[in-house]
Amino acid sequence: MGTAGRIRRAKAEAVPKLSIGITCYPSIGGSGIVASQLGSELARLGHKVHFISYEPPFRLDRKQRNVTFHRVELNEYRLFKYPDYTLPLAVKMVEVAARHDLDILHVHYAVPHATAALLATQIARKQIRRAPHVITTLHGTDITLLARDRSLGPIIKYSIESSCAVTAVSRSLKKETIQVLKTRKPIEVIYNFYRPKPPRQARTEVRRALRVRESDFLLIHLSNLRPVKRLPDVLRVVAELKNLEVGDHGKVKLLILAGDSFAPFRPLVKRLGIEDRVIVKENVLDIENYLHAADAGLYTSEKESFGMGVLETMSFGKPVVATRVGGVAEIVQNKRTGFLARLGDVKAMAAAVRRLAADPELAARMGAAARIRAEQEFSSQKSVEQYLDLYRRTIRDCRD
Ligand code: GMT
Repeated sequence: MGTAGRIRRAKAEAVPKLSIGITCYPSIGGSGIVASQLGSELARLGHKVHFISYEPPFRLDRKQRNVTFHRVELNEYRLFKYPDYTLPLAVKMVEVAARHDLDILHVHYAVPHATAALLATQIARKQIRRAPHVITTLHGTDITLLARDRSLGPIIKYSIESSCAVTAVSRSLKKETIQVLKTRKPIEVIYNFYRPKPPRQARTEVRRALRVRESDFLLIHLSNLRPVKRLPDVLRVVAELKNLEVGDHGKVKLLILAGDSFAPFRPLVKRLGIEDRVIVKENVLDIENYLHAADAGLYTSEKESFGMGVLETMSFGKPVVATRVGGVAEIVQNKRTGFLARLGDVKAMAAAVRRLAADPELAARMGAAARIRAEQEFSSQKSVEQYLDLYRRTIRDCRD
């Protein structure tokens, strides 16, 4: 750490420590990953962080100092046709707030987390005469999908407007939230961030284990494979390039780090005749080893409020070919850190990959620019400072 870093850290350590509750979806998905990273960084700075969810978040290091996980216990009474999560979550939030004197309850994803948090603060105010301030971070589908649903829209709007503060992970999501909910609630944009871990395996070793040769051009795609990611487009780009020879008899190959079962896509892989080009790893934790071993990223989503996979790929100095949608266009700079294409334009994306595969210098230059952009604009330090500043302003100003 340099002198400036040490001074910043000393300053951060000198300010009073907070007790912060965090609720997120723990399964594989960008919002849970962001919430875990944020909690981990806050704990590193000496704040007490309490995760409240139905299971420990996927990438959370539970052994870390200042981090505690509180499980929401679920009961399934036959009396109820549908099991409910919101109420036991609210009860657990009250319990944690009382026992650990929470200053802030930071919920990721509006429903049901923000709604449960509001209920919890009302109970806490009555029971313990003190309640944490609720901050809601919007991640995407809570607005782009659920807020448009008539059975959820009103409660999402109410929960957001009743939170002390609201953040969105990109400008595009903020704009869409204002449009969809017709709200005047101030929304602060705090970008997602990523702190890459150093790879523990050499690039050559990882490629050898994957049966990828040095001369092959290895594309990487990280996602939960939901329909919004348009996996068929990813596969079609690879199919477009199946006869391409790169370098010394190299081929374009694709590594998918999948957060869900890839089985439903196997028939398409077969139909496209790219079985020998596609490698799939499910539920991988050591993403750094694979990102380091890849040559470029490929992301074809139809909607993306941010795109954590895109940022993770850029952080490892890899250019990204992606669709020009939502927050992705705020991360990737077209023709500088990668290439942006129209949604569904498989041919344009294949042409971009072809250019990168044929020109290692271009790929290296764009990759280096991508890494610098990730480090400068989407660093953990920048976003965590913004969140801490928001927490302090909220504690000072919010009269909820
Ligand atoms: O769509 C997903 O991959 C899951 C979803 C989530 O709840 O984790 O992702 C959303 O939040 C991420 C973290 O902020 C963003 O990086 C994703 O772009 C966003 N997904 C969509 O907007 C579709």
